[in-house]
Amino acid sequence: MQRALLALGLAAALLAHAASAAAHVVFAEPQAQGGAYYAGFLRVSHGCGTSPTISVRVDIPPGVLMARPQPKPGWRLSVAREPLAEPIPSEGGSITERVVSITWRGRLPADQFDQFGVMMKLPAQAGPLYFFVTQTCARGERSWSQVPAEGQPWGSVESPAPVLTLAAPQGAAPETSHDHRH
Ligand SMILES: [Cu+2]
Repeated sequence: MQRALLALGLAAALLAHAASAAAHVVFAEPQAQGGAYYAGFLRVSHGCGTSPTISVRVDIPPGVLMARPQPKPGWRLSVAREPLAEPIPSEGGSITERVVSITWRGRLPADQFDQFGVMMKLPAQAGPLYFFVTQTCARGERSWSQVPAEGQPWGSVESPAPVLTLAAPQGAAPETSHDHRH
């Protein structure tokens, strides 16, 4: 009987931990195809304690050469870019710079959730791709930038970075197709 209670308690604790991890900053759809165009939505589901979120900044990993933010009514948008070492040939001319971070400034009460959209051309690779997010609140800040050790669950660290799990690329995405999907 005691052993059963212990197991029950452990299971409940694990569930609570998994549930709390899922309430961090995550991608609404955390699976994607390497090399594909992908619209990702970062879900912010709580503030810093009871303090509202006043800005959300996402750092775009180096392998992502194209990233476009989704504007959000009531929020101010700023995009930081840096020049590429080598221009990359692309349809309609070469890409000479890439987006390194996107910031939305506005207000999200601590007990409400919202999503922040980014359209990207994902790197042609398989495996996890981490996005560092800085959530600034009226009081306090949270840096979602921890990467769990190999083999450790995502929720095993206190402030995990939102992660996209990329499936192996399936042949090169035809360049012209992206005009028609968004
Ligand atoms: Cu959380």
